[in-house]
Amino acid sequence: MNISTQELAADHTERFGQQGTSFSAPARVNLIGEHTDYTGGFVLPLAIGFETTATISPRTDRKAVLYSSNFDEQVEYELDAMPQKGRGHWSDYGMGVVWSLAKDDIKTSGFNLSVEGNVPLGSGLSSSASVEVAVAMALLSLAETEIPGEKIATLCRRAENDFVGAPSGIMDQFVITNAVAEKALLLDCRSLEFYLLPLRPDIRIVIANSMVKHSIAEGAYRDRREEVEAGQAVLSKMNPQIKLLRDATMDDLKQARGRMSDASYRRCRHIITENARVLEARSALFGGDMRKLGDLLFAAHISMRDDFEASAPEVDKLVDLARSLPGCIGSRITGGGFGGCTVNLVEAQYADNFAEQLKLRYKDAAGIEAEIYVCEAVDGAVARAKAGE
Ligand code: GAF
Repeated sequence: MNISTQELAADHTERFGQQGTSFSAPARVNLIGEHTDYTGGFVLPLAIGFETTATISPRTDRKAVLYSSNFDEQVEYELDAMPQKGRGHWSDYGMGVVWSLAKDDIKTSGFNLSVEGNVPLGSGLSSSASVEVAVAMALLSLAETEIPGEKIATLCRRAENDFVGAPSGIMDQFVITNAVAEKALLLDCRSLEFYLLPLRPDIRIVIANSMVKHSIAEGAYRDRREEVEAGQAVLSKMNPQIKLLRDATMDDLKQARGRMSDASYRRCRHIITENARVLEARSALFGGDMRKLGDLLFAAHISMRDDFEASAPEVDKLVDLARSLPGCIGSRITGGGFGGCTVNLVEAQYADNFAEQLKLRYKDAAGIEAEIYVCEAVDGAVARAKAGE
């Protein structure tokens, strides 16, 4: 799934008349912990081998010139007359990072930037955060500025929230920046402390793309977030120790039930039970208890489907089909939801058969050609930059 860096570099030189330096950022899949990040909870994602590459070279003027080979379009901005908001264009993700760096006094000189990505769009594998992080790495190198991975992630999240206008949490930018090969990353989204958990070599992570698109910039993600925050506000009012939903127990939620809408109650129930599932998943991974981990994934899917109402019939179908196939340990929707992909844990010796059968049966059941990706956990952008990749 790697993009050819040589070709990209050659293309940049031809287009801009000077050699550039390339930085790449992976995509991510979330094993478990969905919609928990923006209320300070726990997530357990890993980086996967799709990627975005950003190649940068300096200019002597104050222009930002961005080229996307995916859109085959080149656009220019004056850095001294920067837009303060996105305009619903692919370049928002890059200019959002320029804007966010400037907020922290990391000033960008004029640059040429070419961007190419192979992360499936709108599939819940975080193509947008992949672009943001690759661009951030490129701009930081141009500015000869080093900042910790945690800071890169928060700058990119700010670009997405306040410039692009998508109200996401920190999970995607964080794991894409800080992931380590062969490991899943357990992130405490309040403290930003993280722990790397080794994945077993006899288990494959198989991603099935339902090919039903979602966009978190659209209303459904925002609506869910508002329902969750309304529930969180009721809980905090009832008990000021509850600063974030992460601090609440199911008993707290039951006590507050009469004071919030049924939707808020069910969204919060998803998050409280999901945080508990992530912590159980950590213990299961440590103890090598794959059955337990798989059961947690199935339970997480049901909670996303019924309490959070963020699945889609096609995705539910993929989970049901996966469950009936040999070697399948667990399966659930991954990412923001409303379509996109499932993540499946599959015994290695069954992985190829699983991929083939799932594709066939989904085609029969839904009439859609799914894409199936058998993935490995790869390094994040910081480790890649260190390795000079
Ligand atoms: C999207 C968001 F960008 C993440 O922050 C997270 O909330 C996720 O949906 C749901 O877990 O990927």
